[in-house]
Amino acid sequence: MKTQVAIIGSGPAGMLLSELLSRHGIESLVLERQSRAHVASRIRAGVLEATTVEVLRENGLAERMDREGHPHDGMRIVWAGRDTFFIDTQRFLGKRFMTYGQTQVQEDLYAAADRRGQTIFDESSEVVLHGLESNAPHVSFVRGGEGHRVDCEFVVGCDGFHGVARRSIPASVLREFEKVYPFGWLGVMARVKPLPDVTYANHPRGFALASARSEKLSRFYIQVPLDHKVEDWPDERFWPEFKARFPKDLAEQIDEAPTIEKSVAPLRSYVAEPMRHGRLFLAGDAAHIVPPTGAKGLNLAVSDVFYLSRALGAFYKTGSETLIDGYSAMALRRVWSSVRTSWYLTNLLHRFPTASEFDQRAQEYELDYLKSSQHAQAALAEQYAGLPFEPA
Ligand code: RFL
Ligand code: PHB
Repeated sequence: MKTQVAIIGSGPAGMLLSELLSRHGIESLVLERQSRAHVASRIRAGVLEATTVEVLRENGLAERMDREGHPHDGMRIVWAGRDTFFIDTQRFLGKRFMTYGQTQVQEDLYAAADRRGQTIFDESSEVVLHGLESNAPHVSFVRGGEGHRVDCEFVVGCDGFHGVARRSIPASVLREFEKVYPFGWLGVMARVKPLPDVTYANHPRGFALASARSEKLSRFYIQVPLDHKVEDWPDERFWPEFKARFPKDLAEQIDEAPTIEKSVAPLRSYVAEPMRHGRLFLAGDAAHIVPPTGAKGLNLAVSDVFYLSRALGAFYKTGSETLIDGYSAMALRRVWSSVRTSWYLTNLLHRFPTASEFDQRAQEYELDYLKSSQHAQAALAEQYAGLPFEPA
């Protein structure tokens, strides 16, 4: 088989890339390890930055999002069960963000791919990248018990943190930056009315977050110790613990219902540099992971893909390599900005088991400062709303 761009992974990064490339008249083929049903059922992120919303709208991918998603003017922080304040992205930046599930984004991307007849080979195993330092790379894989080969001009690794693409970059070239946090998040979905705002809580019992998927569907999270499993958190234990981390007036607004999904995820920050090696590019979680506290993971996948599709579009249109040569540095500027914000919010809002009394006091005074300073709120609002894309 032959294509211009071989894309590894059909998560949001890979599917959006295939869409944007097709709009530049560039042909691609997507290889996915899992079944389509499996990819489409994963419950993950839910906050779409203004830039992400724009990319989806400009590429005809926003019809359902605009119908079912919920726009927000900002997010709320509550602290120690008493003080609450609003980080107003609309007032400071004129920007709103949207709560709309990654599951729905993924469905919308698959539907768009079907409409244009995109080739996606799901359930492909043993994906191996070859000849990345040449101008004629190829990818080998096994599907339906048979070996296959795709010849291409570029390979893009959109295969997430555990994928093969990043591991194809020689260790002598790759630099890795990592931070592992000493707790995880238990996430649940429940058919109850969400709080009016995406609300982050720092409480002596630990962090909690109330978010939304639709008018009748809520997504809730609590900080849990790293060794806790879903089985440790039956609903009878989850609901009182979750509500105890919010002030009384907010807790009273949250109805209880049987949860329909539960998962535990550890928190980590990770960045791989550079995001290009020869004819291989990395995009999304294949290159970087952020703790979910800033809601940046999915949004970074979108900004990487936006920059990369623009760069490949320019290359195929004019032969200029300027943008593809600049891709890694440009993408990494936005990545590090979000990595820093996610790290800041993680430190600000969680209870660290290892924190000294000094650390605890410093965190309290940081929250106090953020609550009282319009300048501090404006700075956080700018980061939370998402930075604008750099011009080409
Ligand atoms: P994805 O979504 O992980 O997709 C990668 C795809 O590549 C496939 N793959 C392979 N295919 C072929 N060959 C191989 N060898 C392959 N290895 C892997 C995988 O099956 C998969 O389909 O990465 P992408 O597209 O870069 O998208 C990134 C986002 O999914 C991610 O940043 C966010 O979901 C992160 N994230 C969250 N972000 C938030 O902003 N808020 C959240 O609440 C939130 N929760 C989460 C998350 C990520 C999680 N993961 C990855 C464990 C919760 C979880 C559990
Ligand atoms: C979500 O809706 O799943 C969500 C919202 C905000 C975050 C993380 C996850 O920071």
